[in-house]
Amino acid sequence: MDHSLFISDCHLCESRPSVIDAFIEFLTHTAIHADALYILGDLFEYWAGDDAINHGVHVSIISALKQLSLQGVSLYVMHGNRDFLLGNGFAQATNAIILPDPTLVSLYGELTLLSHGDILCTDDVDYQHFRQEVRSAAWQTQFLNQPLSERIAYIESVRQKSDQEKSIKSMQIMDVNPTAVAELLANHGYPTLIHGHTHRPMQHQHQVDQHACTRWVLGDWYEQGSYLRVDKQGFHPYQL
Ligand code: LP5
Ligand code: MN
Repeated sequence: MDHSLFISDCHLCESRPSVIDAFIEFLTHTAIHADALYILGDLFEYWAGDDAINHGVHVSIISALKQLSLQGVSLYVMHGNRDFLLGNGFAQATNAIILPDPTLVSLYGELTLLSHGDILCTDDVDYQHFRQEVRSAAWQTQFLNQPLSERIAYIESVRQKSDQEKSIKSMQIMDVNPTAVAELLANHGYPTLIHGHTHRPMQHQHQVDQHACTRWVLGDWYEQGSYLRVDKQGFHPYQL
């Protein structure tokens, strides 16, 4: 107890069964001892809508999350760019609270801002246009009105297009923009920032208006699971 855990970018899917095993093992052996688990986006490779709750590998993942929260660990989930359609059905099935992006929390006395991180990639103009469209209520209503199989087929085509475009974007364009980071920190009282999305785990220091702020970037779970532990002593990154 007296600590909270942070993960993101697990990208859970049928084609990576060992990552699902590692994730469930993490919930049952590590997260179970925490006050809270915060999942900061892209828990799933993609989420086509809450009617996919009972599909394939989702069943065991959702059941393990519910077990964790029913055993007293507060469970918080933030949307990522791949699972922003996680909705009330998912929240009820897991007993999770869905957090807005960004969310400011006080962790053992430390003011901390949580984000998935994609809002900070402001140089990636094509992505930001795409994001604005698919995050609108009107777009989501018409999308969710289509049958699940059609939604999945559309997502597959967007994934292909996104992979093509990423292959010609520079690493710098796909990283966070330092001015966007500074503005976000200034607008939230110069907290510590935790985010994922870029898959470049690292501790960064930012000097913003004479305030020294730390930014923690979480890693993905493609090769090996990782998490950030926060307690009264501070912030500690771990590999599984
Ligand atoms: O996720 P990651 O890190 O690989 O890439 C992101 C950005 N790409 C995306 C797209 C997702 O990866 C795939 C779709 C997720 C499913 C969501 C489910 C909900 C339904 C929504 C259905 C659309 O987020 C990528 C960034 C990268 O992060 C780094 O920040 O660069 O952005 C792109 O590559 C987007 C493109 O630049 C622009 C969008 C092109 C899509 C246009 C649709 C055309 C449809 C094609 C039909 C034939
Ligand atoms: Mn992401």
